[in-house]
Amino acid sequence: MLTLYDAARCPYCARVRIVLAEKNVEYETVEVDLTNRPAWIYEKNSTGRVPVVEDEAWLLPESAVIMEYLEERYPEPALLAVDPADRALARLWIFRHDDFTKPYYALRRGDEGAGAVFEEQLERLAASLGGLPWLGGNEYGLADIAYVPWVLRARDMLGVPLEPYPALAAWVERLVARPAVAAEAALVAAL
Ligand SMILES: N[C@@H](CCC(=O)N[C@@H](CS)C(=O)NCC(=O)O)C(=O)O
Repeated sequence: MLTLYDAARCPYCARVRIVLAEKNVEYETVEVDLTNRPAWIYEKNSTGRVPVVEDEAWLLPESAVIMEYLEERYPEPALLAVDPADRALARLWIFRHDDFTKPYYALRRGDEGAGAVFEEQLERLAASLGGLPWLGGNEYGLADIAYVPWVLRARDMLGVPLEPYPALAAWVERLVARPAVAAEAALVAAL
C-alpha cells in the first residue's frame, strides 16, 4: 500500500491528499512533526521536507511531481485534461505557483507591504478565472488542487476575505462542493 509522509498543516501535503482522495486511493499516513522533525525523514527525502510518498519502498518527494505521478499511476478519474494545450496550461499554473505562494508566506511572516502584494495575487487569480469555472479552463484538475490549499489557509488562518474577489470566492465554493476538497477545508478549519 502507498504511504504518505504527511503533515496536516502543510499545504504541499494537502495537494497530495486531495489528489489521493479524488482518485479514491487507499493509503497509509505517517504524520511528521514539523516542529521537531525526526532524523529518519532525511532518509525519505534529502531535503527533510514533506510530502513524500512511498510506493513499495520506492520514494518520491515534491508535491508537483507527486501529483503528476499519481495522475499517471491512477489515471481515473483524470485530473489533467485530454487536450495538450489545456494540460500545458495546468502545468504552467503549477510551475509558476511560487508567484502566489511567496507572497502568501511573506504575509504569514508579517513582512511589510505583504498584504497588498498578496491581494494583487488574489486579483490575478480571480481575473484568470474570468468566465471559466476552473484554473485549467473547463475542467477541474491539478491546477486547482495545486492552489486551493493556500487559498483556504489564507482565508481561514490569515483572515484574508475572499468576498472582494467574487470569481475567486465562487471558485472556492465550487471546489468545496467536492468531497476531497471539503475534507481539506474541514482540516484547515480545525488547525
Ligand atoms: N517543494 C516542496 C515543498 C515542501 C515543503 O516546503 N514542505 C514543508 C511543510 S509545508 C516542510 O516540510 N518544511 C520543513 C522544512 O522546510 O524544514 C513540495 O512541493 O513538496
